[in-house]
Amino acid sequence: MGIADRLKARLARTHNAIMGGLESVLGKQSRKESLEALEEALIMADVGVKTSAEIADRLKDGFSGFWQREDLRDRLREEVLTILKDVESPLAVPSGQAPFVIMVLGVNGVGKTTTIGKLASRFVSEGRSVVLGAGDTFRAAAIEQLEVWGKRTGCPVIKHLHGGDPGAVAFDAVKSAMAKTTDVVILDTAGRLHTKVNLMEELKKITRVIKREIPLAPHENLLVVDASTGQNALNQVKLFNEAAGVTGIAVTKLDGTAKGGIIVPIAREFRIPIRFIGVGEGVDDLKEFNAREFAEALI
Ligand SMILES: Nc1nc2c(ncn2[C@@H]2O[C@H](COP(=O)(O)OP(=O)(O)O)[C@@H](O)[C@H]2O)c(=O)[nH]1
Ligand SMILES: [Mg+2]
Repeated sequence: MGIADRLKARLARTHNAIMGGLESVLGKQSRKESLEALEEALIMADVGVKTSAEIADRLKDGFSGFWQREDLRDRLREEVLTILKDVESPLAVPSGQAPFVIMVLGVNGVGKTTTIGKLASRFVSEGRSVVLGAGDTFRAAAIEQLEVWGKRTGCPVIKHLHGGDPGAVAFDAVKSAMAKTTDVVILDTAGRLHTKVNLMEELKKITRVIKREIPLAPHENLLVVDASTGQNALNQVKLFNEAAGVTGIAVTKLDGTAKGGIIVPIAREFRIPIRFIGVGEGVDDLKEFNAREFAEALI
């Protein structure tokens, strides 16, 4: 199986949901009904009300009343591709101005720690040195989980005790990277969604500590969202972007969900680069986001 086929297989549930919806569009007897059915099919695939309406509106031009299956599919794929192209911007880690600091954000359970492990493996395979910072000090298991990834990828993990100050962990991780001229620092953070004010304060504090050592860091605030949570993911992008400023997004758990259409409104509403997609639990299941590959696997 080639890369494109593998991605298709992983996105099969969302793909099937969209294709199933398109069948109902083809059965409609009038232009108005067809367009309504199209909008509904997109909403069902978690493309979101606003973005689905926009797409249906764009497809309306030059549309006589009945769609041919392939024609509808091609045009929809092109519309989605146009939206996704806008946010295709791979994370560029420059060489020679180490350390590059990535702060990983997101609510509990979205896949932050797993994504950090996969990212570390990716950087190591590119020949870069990596240090991990166990900044989710709120849950003891989170520290252990990061240590497992550290062992697996051969990257040192800077940790404090459970309940410790995440700012202090960030400080130690950055200091260690500077002393050892490590290329990349990846910081885990706690994802508890207490209040927005607390979240903002906590992330600001960590950021301040890092900036004192490296003024341009964190170079990336990478937000992880779980595709299977559908529309909730949109709220999380909004909240974290307001709290900390999000410079890149990783969308995880696109395998095994029919809600993968959520990536389209994430792209459309925020226009923040989507850096990576998570399509499984394995170390190689983090892919760089490619708009065309994704659109072709989806539709
Ligand atoms: N199927 C699937 N599971 C994932 C993916 N990413 C993470 N997970 C799983 O999601 C669960 C929570 O992940 P974790 O990294 O602990 O989330 P965190 O609380 O944000 O750090 C774990 O069981 C992971 O194996 C993915 O892309 N696909
Ligand atoms: Mg975690």
